[in-house]
This record gives sequence, C-alpha cells and structure tokens, in this order.
Amino acid sequence: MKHPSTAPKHGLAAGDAGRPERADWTIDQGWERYTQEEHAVWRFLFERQSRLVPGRACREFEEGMRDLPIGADQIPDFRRLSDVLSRRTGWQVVAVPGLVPDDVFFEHLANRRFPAGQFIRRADQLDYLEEPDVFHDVFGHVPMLMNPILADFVQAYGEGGLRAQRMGVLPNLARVYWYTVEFGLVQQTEGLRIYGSGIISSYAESLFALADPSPNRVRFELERVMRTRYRIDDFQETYFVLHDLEELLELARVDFAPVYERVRQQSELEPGILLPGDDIMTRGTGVYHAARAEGN
Ligand code: HBI
Ligand code: FE
Repeated sequence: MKHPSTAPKHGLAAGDAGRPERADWTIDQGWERYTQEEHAVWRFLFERQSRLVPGRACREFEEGMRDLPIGADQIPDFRRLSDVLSRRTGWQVVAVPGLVPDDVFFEHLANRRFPAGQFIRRADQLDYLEEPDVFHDVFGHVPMLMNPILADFVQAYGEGGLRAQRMGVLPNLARVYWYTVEFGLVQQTEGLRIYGSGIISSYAESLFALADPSPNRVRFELERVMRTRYRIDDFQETYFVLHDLEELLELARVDFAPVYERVRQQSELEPGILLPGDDIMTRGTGVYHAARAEGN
C-alpha cells in the first residue's frame, strides 16, 4: 500500500462529501455497518499478510499484534483496539474518511490519536490503493504503536510536523516519517526485518523490500534521509535501515532546526541514487525500476 503525502489530494479525502462535519475530520467507525463482503476483504488480506510476517516483521510488530484484538474474522473495532492500546502506550485509534490535511493529521498524532481510514479497499483493489484504508492503518500501524519507542516517535512527529509547517520544511520532515514509520527496515539479531507499516501491510512490497536484488538498502542517516525524495506510487528504490528501534528514541529527542538549516544548503536527492558517504548494506541492481521506466 502506498499513499501520497503531498498536498493536492488532501481535499479529496472525504470523496465527494467535501468539508467534514467535525473540525478534526473524525467520523464514527460505524463498525456495525461493515458488510460481509468488507469483512471478507479484510480476511483475505489478513490471512495473506499473516503468512508473511514470521521471519520478516520485526519482533516488536509480532508482539504488538499478539496482544491486540485483531484477527482474520472481522474488521477490527476501533473501540476495542483503543482499549488495549491506550493501556499499553496511551494511544487511541480514531476513524477518518481517508487522507486528512497535514495539520489535522499532526494534531491527532501530537495527542496520541491515530487517524485510521474507516473504509476498506474493494475486492478489485487488493494490491494497490492510494489512500490509507483500515487494513493499512490497523494491520500496518497499530501493532507498532503498541511499542513505547514507536509510540513516542510518532507523537514527536506530530509535534514536529506542526513546527516544520511553520518553518516551511515539511517535505524534509515528511521524508523522515516516510523512510521510518512507513518504509523502514531494521537490523535485528535474527536478520533484516520490516518495521515500516507501508511495507508490512503490502504483500508484494514485503517480499521486495527484504529480498529483491533491485533496491538499495542503506544505513539510516538523518540528513541523508531528509534530502531524499520518495516514490508514492511504486515500491521504494532505497530503503533505510536502523541498527535497532532505539535509534528512533534519539531521533525523537534531537532538535531538527539546525538539521533543517544544513539540509536547506544541500541538493535534493533522487530516490535511487547512492552517495560516497552512504553506509551501503545492499547496492541495488535497479532492475525493477529501470524496467518500469521503459514501460515493461
Ligand atoms: N492522513 N489519514 C492520513 N494518513 C496519513 O498517513 C497522512 C494523512 N495526511 C497527511 C499525511 N499523512 C502526510 O502528508 C504527512 O505525514 C506529511
Ligand atoms: Fe501509513
């Protein structure tokens, strides 16, 4: 699953409905109104993805999932998720129609409310959709929010987002979120693992990110990531790898203001390029994206 993080789409988040009823864009999940077809889409995605998790997702993901009321049978009820999650890390899950404006998104995160798409993708869109739906948000994000480090990091992102907007550096901060919370990999003792929600909620990208020879896998470095553009409509060309999730603790604490200043002086980087200073774990062949560019 990919979803864009750029402004133009945001107004469309509520479909044709236009302005939301509530200022914070939340809606009722309306759990009782999901149809059998919608629960069946959930089941298909949940079962397919659950087979991939062992040996691919990080420990913390598996631990979070184990303790949550998330199963194959039905789309999870946000009230029940929030009961468990709030006791663990103080987070809640609230329903939104889809993408919400940046400032609304940040305001929720800063207050430990995770806005999750209420809708589920249609049966003919199982592998690709642009807006975050309930499967991406609940299967991908909620287990990681059971982890205290991720829980603090995502809140800090919400706080930093409001600041970055005022400073005019939101694209730089958004890349940090993209290459960590959404598409991050982490080196664990058992091997390379996924912690990024955009990867772990996608069947094809879970395979691609960890094992395909095409993408680069580079050690995470803050300034490098802030400079690196990303793809919203395809697999990533480069994945950034943490030594461990504790690295995010430090990241949530550092003052980004001087970092933004340094990044401002430097050029932006295309998603697939490598730099002399990179700590490269895998130099990708680039075959996948080269073929796409040729239209194959
Ligand atoms: N809204 N529901 C939702 N989910 C997101 O991940 C999201 C969003 N709005 C804005 C956004 N992400 C990004 O543009 C920010 O992270 C920059
Ligand atoms: Fe997401």
